[in-house]
Amino acid sequence: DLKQKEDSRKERIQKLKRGFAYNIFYRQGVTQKTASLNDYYLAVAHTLRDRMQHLFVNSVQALLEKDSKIVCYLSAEFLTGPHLHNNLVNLGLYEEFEQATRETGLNLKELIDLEEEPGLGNGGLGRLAACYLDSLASQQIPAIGYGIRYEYGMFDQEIADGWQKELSDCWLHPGNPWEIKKADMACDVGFGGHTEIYHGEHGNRRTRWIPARVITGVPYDTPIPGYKVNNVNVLRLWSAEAPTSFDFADFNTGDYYGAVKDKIMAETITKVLYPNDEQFQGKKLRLEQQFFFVSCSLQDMIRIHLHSNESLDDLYDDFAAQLNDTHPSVAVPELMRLLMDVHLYEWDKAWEITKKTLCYTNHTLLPEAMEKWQIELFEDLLPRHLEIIYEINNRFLDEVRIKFPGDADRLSRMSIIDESGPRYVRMANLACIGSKAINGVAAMHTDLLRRHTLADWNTMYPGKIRNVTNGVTPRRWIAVSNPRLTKLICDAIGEQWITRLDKLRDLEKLADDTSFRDAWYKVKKENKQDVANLILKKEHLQIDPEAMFDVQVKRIHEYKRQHLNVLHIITLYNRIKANPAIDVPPRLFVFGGKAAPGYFMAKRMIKLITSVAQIINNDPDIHGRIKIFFIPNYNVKIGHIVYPMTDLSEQISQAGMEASGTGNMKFSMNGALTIGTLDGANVEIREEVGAENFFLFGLNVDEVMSLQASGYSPMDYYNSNDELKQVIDLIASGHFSGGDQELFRPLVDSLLHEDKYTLFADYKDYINCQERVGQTYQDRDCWTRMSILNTARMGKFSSDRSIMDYSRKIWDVKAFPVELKW
Ligand code: 26R
Repeated sequence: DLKQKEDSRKERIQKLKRGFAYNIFYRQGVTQKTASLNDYYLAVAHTLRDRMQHLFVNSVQALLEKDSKIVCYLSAEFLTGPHLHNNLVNLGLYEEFEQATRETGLNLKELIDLEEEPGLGNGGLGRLAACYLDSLASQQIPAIGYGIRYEYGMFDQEIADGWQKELSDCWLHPGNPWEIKKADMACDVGFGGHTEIYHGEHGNRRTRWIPARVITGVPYDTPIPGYKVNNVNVLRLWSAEAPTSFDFADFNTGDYYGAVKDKIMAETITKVLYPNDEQFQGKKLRLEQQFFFVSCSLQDMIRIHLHSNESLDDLYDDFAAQLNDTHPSVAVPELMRLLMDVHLYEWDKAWEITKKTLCYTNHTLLPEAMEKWQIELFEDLLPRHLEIIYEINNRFLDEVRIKFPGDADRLSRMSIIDESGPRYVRMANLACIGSKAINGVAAMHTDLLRRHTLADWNTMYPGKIRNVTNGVTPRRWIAVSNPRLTKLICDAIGEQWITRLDKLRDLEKLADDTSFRDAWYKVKKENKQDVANLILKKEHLQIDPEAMFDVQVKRIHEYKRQHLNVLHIITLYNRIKANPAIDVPPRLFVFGGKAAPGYFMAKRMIKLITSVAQIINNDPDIHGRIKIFFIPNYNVKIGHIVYPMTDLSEQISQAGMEASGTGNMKFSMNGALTIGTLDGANVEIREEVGAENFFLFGLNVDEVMSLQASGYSPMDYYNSNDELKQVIDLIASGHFSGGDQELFRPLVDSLLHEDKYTLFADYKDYINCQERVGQTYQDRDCWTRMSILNTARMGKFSSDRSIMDYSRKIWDVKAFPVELKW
């Protein structure tokens, strides 16, 4: 029996090797001698994809036979990260591919590193969508991710002279082996034009929309395999093309360029991802992107439904459509339009179907991130949708009037139309009205939604606002990215935790086992050593792997307070300069993250970090005790390296600003301790790991609010804290900018005179907390024990748990295990 197993394994490996050779020759069109490394990557990736097709076809077939409910996750962003390694792990094929590539004379790790990551997202929201796709498939819940196939994803960041430089991200250039174009499932989408009234079949008054232009959406499918199950879901991304039957009249009149120009204009819709997060700009092209992918996706759902149903009456029994923030919220009027104008439903039934199908997730409380479109722009692009929105709004406001007679303020706050000045369509209000459930992404965030941002909605519809705390996938964020830790944990407690993360609790009893502790420490040390080698090779910066790796990676934003971290670094620097014998345990401070290209302050923050690094890294008085490194181009691939190497995770946003955070979870799962405020999911992480295993500092949200209400004066903190004053004065003096006192003036001034995110109020507590961190780190056993307990207690933050919460609280879907029949 064992021999038979061994034989069939040998056979499978032979087949893989033949697969590589076949793809090298027939798909890449080269020979083994002339093939480039990229040819080999593509050949190996295609070989794997072909193995997945079999599971995918079975998944689709099973669904068609049994029609169970499908989750449609509508998101303008999916930040999947590279696929090869992840798919190998999920399909349980890593070892066999490792051997087959080795026997072909290739190095699998090298090929994995070659993959260009699809950076089709900005940060948290897009990465969350990708974790959810992994968990949906792994939990065997049928799902389609619907989004946009941006030709250029998130820009690549270079650091030049300490400043961020943006380069275009040509991710498709080397070829994308994971996607398959489905030309026969294209959908047409209209824009502009006008509406007309006509008499329908029974003399009914009906409306039709005559768009001024039509663009075709072509889907590209990427398979999403679950972890060691047969279920394979799909990520369906829409790409804009000119309709195949475009205006040949232009050709006939000889206007060749005119005709081609129209084609190029059509394709601009999916050309590039907007790289700003948390700062809304009312750009027309952005609304075009949103409507384009929403319309294609809804048409696609309707097509799938009609495949096995006579009507759309019970669309909501077959689909739950989740709107990832308000970016797809034009789905509300678009589904209404499709139901009424195309499928000839009356208002009431169309409204019932719409409301029972759509659900809305809110991801941010920042007022400047709220989407609101100028009425004129909206009307110009989507005239029919604006009519529908007005009708939804009229009916809704009647409801409000009945419930709250004479409350004009409430009416104007809840109206979809903002009429306080120039008129706008408020997308959050539209999403709240048009969906069956609203959810926040962490307990504290949901609480703030209920009490503040969406308080009116909570009063109007008690129970409609639910909490689903975010989670991250332990496949990518432990099994793929941290193989050493994965092996250690599996050797100790088996491998069930990979799909049942609460099983990590079994590690608790090992926290006091000295040999396990040593092994745990050794894993972290080796992960750090790898990175130290990399930084030495690439940046010529010498790093002590025994130093504490203190890391903050996330988008650069004032509310995330990377500059508070810098204030701490300069404080340590000043202390060492003043007292060279002082005992400061060695630390490596790592930063990573992109600034929105138009975000002036965030770009200065990067320049501040790199300038401080320049001075401190090269100051002989420091004796290498402090090193600072800004990792250029932080992305998913770099995340794979960063989370496993980290000792201390910086989660220091102003309380009440970070909706959840998800990096915080990835760090903790990989054994980092957290220094953080009571913000977002930090609150729940601390609850789970225990207050004694979490470094808490700073004002809580109520304290921030009352401080601001009573007139916050940052200058008072500056004047009454000598160390803070010294730090600020040193920056202002030009010490870190070659004597230039202007460079950081905008940052310094905004802190001294406004300090919107209350860095000064939290400074002292942060510094003291950091001192405790430093002391704890010096007690290696104590630190390692806390590290083990952090990992052991992270079960709640698996995206598998989040997906089960959505399934029960919002979607009403169940697992649908696929059996192989084909
Ligand atoms: C409207 C436009 C400018 C825009 C606003 C905001 C575009 C993108 C965003 C990104 C926001 C929505 C985002 O990523 N929010 C993050 O979502 C994560 C997942 O829920 C949270 O963990 C994180 O706290 C939150 O900032």
